[in-house]
Amino acid sequence: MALKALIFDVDGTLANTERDGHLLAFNLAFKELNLDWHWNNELYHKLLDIAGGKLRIKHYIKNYHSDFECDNIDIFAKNTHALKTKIYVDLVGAGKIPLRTGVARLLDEARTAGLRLAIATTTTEANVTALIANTLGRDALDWFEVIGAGDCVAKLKPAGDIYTYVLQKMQLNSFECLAFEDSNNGIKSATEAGIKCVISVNEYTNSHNFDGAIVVLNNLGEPNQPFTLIAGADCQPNYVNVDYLKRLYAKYC
Ligand code: XBP
Ligand code: MG
Repeated sequence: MALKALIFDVDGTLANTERDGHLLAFNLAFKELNLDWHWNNELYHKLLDIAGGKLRIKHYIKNYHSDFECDNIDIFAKNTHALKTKIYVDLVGAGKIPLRTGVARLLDEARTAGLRLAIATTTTEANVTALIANTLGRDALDWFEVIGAGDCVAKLKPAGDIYTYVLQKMQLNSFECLAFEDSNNGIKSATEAGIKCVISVNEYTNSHNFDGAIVVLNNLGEPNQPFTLIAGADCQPNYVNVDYLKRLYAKYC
């Protein structure tokens, strides 16, 4: 049994996209549509429990504006979300959102070591493409064998469907992969598909439950900037590279 592939979540894992990307884009879309809705950071923290922008908009209407009138809430959510996606892609295109610590280095090292790479996210594919192209360059889109994004499956995270979809596309078994996640919805999704997780938390997810994770870190670290181990196995080195992952995999998978 050997580690063959790394599967990455996007939002909160590859980059801190939520506050300076998605939240900003939702609010700008509401403004453009002349809606007097504004999601502050505290509210957004709660709304993040609902994965996927369209579902999040519908949840918000049902729970915070139940008297809101529109002909068809699904079409309204779809159109509002399409506008939000356009705004988000522009924000990412302006280069405002960097990758998290250690991400670019690990992707590069993993490719060199012959590990296969994929994405499993609930976000819209255009958002993923924009983030990768604007941080790593357009060529980096080819590094990922599969980009499993929101609309590929009927059930979003925490359901395991998106990870199962990626495994099927790559013709891999769950035990041949490791997933990288940042949230409770993410670890539930990977776990349902039978994949073990490395967690790197962020401001929205540092109080989530990560039972079952191999390791919970503050970020992936760099050689000159070690990660902080929050839970799980104490392994060397103190930044996530291929050796570190192989050691974890041999011990816990
Ligand atoms: C991320 C999400 C996404 C983004 C918004 O969850 O829930 O919905 O917040 O993206 P995860 P869209 O990191 O667990 O995949 O608006 O494109 O849906
Ligand atoms: Mg995430």
